[in-house]
Amino acid sequence: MRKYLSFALAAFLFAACASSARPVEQDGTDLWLAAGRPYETVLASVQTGIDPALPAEGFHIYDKDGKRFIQAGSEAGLRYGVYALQRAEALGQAGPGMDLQEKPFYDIRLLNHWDNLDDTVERGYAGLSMWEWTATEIPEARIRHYGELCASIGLNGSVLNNVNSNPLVLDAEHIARVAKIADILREYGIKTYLSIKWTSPIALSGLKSGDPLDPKVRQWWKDKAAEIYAAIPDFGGFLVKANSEGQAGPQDYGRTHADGANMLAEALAPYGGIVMWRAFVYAPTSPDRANQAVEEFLPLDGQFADNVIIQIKNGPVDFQPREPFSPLFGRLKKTKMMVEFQVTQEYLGFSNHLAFHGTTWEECLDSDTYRDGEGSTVAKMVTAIAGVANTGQDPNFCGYVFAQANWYAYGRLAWNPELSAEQIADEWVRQTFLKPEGMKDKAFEKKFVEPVKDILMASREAVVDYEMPLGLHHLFGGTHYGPAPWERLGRPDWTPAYYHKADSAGIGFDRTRDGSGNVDQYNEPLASTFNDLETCPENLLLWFHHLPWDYKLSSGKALWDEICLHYDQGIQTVEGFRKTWQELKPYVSPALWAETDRKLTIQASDARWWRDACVGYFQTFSGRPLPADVEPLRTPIDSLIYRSIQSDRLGMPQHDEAGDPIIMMPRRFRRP
Ligand code: GCV
Repeated sequence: MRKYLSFALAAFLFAACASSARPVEQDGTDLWLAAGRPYETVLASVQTGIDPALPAEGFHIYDKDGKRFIQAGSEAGLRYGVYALQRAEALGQAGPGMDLQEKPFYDIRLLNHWDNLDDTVERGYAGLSMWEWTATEIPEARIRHYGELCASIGLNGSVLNNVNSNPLVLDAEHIARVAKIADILREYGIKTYLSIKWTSPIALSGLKSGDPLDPKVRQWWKDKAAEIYAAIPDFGGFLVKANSEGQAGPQDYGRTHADGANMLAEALAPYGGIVMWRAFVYAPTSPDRANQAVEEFLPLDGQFADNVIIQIKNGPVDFQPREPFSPLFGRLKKTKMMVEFQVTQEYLGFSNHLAFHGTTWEECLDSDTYRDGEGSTVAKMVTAIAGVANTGQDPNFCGYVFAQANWYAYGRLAWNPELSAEQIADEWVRQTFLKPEGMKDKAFEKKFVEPVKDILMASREAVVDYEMPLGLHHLFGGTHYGPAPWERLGRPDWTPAYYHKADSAGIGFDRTRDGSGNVDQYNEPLASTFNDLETCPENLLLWFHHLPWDYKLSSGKALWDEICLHYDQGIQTVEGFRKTWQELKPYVSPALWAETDRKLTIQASDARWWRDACVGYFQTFSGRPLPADVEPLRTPIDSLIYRSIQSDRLGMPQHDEAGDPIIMMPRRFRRP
């Protein structure tokens, strides 16, 4: 009886506590700076000084004689120190005796914006370009807000425009505009960079060629560099997508990537600028797209100038929900490398699905390439880092509140790649969501912070499960939002059939020594680990192996059953997120709660669409029934095959009021 009474009392107290807690109104426009004291207030509360003995961007926060000090190697370091203190305060880690000394792991920590001069954003899901290229004035207030957000997580560079570049970004009018943006960003320790189009000398000045060994072309780039640096003395340099996806490049003139990169490097070197040359290259004729970066870049190792860095996507194909790390990270020895992550969710449900990338990037950065023996992690092989931004004109910058977590996570990992995804998730939740009035710290922690953190930590694996589990990849339709495993028309390496290779015998891409040989682009022992079915990690199984439907996995279940179970698991995990979110309603601003509730409704419906399309389609090959313990398919494959989601003119997918995708027959199949 006594036990019952104390239980009842506890339940009553909890209910009273929950009901008396009043959520604080928030609209997501403060992002992760919501919970901290304003920057100026934090700055005014400390004694500051520059100490040249400290690393340039480093800082030291400490207490002495009852006062708090921040010493830093530079103004930029001081700014990072103030933001670090602000974060520590918000996290309850700034008590008396605080002593925190930090410096960034990488010198170059960039956001790459894929923003076009017409204000559209390639793979942008948060409105038009935040730079407002077509407006008369630059959007100063937004740029300042962006500068604060980047500085608060330690980012120090922005490439303003799309790698599919427009040559006009280098005309006098645009250089003047970029200079104005750079003047603002500089105040936040951020350098400005531009993506260039290889054919700029032809388009802007009528040169006959873009041959990097042609003296006229070389002089054109030298003159252009001089013009840019006259306007922007600390300009960072160029990002280049060349001989990739239809973009021109040095190979069009019989020259190599090294010839091209070095020509630009020579033009920028006198001013301290760099060239970031992308390794994202592949040809439609190759039997395995995953092999191509190593095939093209390994023979050039050691030929690149000192101020050239090869920018390599985390995986060998293209920002898929799960890929192994790119083998190039373990192969180049005499060439500088940087990793490129995708903050924007091109392949993970745009800004509709909750998918926290902290875990994705942690997995890549911690991967051992074995290049210089054990412990040669990707994080250690690269000297710089870039993330494709998820920003736009939306007042919350990212489309919705949980998408902001990826910008935050990217910045924190760029500053310190040894941080765990879990720590970053914890920090983000505490700084972003305000504790309801009248709620105790402990209750907030247990009732809100922990469950939200759990959602974040499980979210990426959920997407892998309901989109493409067990190493399946690139099962996308045209806009990269929904499933289209049936697609086999057009350029082969842009079609899902090229990647899943499903037939009546089985499924998966054979990249073993009997297949495309991709495994041997990895250093031992990884090459053999991936090659051998017994040791290949199950979450990459169908990336490296083509297997029969009845192949037995470690669970003892057949591959077909496991595929179905993973898709089902993805749906169930998202349903779990929805349930948790319902329970969290008393603690979150109504606006943020409703926004996320709608997104999770869409995500759950999309997850079923993915499962119906992929399981339904693969079933036409496997000919097997679904395992008894999974949810039955909602829509038969006949009603999904060849269909895709309706999108608006900016490519944003459309859902009905219930959150279900509006599926339609593509124009090519419709009657006139
Ligand atoms: C900017 C993928 C994307 C393209 C992108 C390309 C790249 O193919 O779908 O939108 O183009 O990668 O990274 O260059």
